[in-house]
Amino acid sequence: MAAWRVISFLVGMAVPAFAGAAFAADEAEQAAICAAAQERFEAFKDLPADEALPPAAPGTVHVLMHKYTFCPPQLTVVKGTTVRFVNVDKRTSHSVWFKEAGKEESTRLFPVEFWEETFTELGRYPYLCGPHWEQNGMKGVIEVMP
Ligand SMILES: [Cu+2]
Repeated sequence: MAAWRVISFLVGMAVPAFAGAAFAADEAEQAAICAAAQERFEAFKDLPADEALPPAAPGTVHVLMHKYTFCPPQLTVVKGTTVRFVNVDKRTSHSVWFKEAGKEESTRLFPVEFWEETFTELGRYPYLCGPHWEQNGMKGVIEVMP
């Protein structure tokens, strides 16, 4: 077999295996980040009153921002739901930007800050973190159901 054939055969074998492994690692990594995000969020209730988050309205659903990840990255809500995006990082600031829907980017959200959006129309709403979507792939999707 010619050398180039051997090489293209090996590359053909390696690419799907590598892609599969990378995907699995991403999923596991994301699950670990989101588990840590949840712990950090729960610890917020121990913050002194002047630093704590104001209580959310009943029915509010939370998305956490941690380590360049929206947790959960895909979320389905019922029409009329308010989603509160909370930064649970230690230092990094994030934003929430429904760019495709033509909305303005949120203000820069520092740790223990949040942004709320209420979804009054059915649809699929992809969103980004302004500073981190390009380099770090920090993106999410909200699906609004009846
Ligand atoms: Cu970000």
